[in-house]
Amino acid sequence: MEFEQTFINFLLRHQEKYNRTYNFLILMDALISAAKHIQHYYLTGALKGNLGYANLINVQGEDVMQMDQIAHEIAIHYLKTTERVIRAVSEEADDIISLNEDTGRYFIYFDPLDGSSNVSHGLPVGFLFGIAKRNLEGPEDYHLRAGRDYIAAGMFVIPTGTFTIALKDAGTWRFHIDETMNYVKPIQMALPEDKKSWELSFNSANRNTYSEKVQKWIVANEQKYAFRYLGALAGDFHRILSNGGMFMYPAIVNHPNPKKNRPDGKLRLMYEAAVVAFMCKEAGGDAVNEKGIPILDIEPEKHHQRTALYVGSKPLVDEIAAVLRSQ
Ligand code: AHM
Ligand code: MG
Repeated sequence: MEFEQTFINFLLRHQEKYNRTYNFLILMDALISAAKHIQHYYLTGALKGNLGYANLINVQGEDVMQMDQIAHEIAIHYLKTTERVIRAVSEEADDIISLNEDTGRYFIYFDPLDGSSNVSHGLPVGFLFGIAKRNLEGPEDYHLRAGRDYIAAGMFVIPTGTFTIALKDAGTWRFHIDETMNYVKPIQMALPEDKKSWELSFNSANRNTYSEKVQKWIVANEQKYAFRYLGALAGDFHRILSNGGMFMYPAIVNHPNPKKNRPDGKLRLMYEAAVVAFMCKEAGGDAVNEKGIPILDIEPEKHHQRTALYVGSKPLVDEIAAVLRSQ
């Protein structure tokens, strides 16, 4: 029998090596518990009728809670128990959630169940999170943090049992769930330099709605790479992190119905784009927005702010960034 190192052991050693407190461990333990709990509901959801849409009535005549609301409730429950979270931003809550304003140590920005179009099929979705720390040097002003100020960011791909986390200046690591429901076997992720495995990932149905220069770049480059699209950022980015290439969700500026344009893209900055950008950067890649500006440099103005996203292997992101910055 072979036993692998668990995530908690990995993290303990990390904290010990860098002389850190145990506070972050408490937070991560809560996130792991939440992810397992969400995964359990997801796996049994079709049986319980939880994978439908909100406001559906089940056979007993009760309201069925939508899976993403269940995931949100679970995450908030575990975050509360840590007593270490100052404020949380969740895709599933309109307002910023105040938890431990005075004694908390971390800000967390999360999407408890991203990729909603996959939910009713039981196909992979993501639990994505970014973590920043309070100002320990002086008074805290509670401002929303840019990605470069995150201390960690990660994603659980549910229900596949994979978990990827990036720790500031300490790399991006992938874990797999074992038969005892522990995340084990840290594998450091580094985007491959060899272009052979590179993939492009974007919603091809939208291609005519992108800016002319992005459309031109796609036409000139798409045949060089394989194309994959699951429609759930965590799953699509998971592949890019292993195989290299680029995931993009460009701005929609040429929709035949101008009301459907999305000049700021679709994805959310704080708990989707900045999370994958942080993981990608720690694995040697990069990420930019529609102006070619690094995603990690964007100072959020609103907690649910959207952004266009180009994330993946550095040479490809550099290439598209030059196109995006050109007139
Ligand atoms: P959601 O938060 O409503 O689930 O939307 C986010 C998801 C991402 O996971 C995914 O990359 C993208 O939306 C897919 O959008 P589209 O269906 O337009 O391709
Ligand atoms: Mg989402």
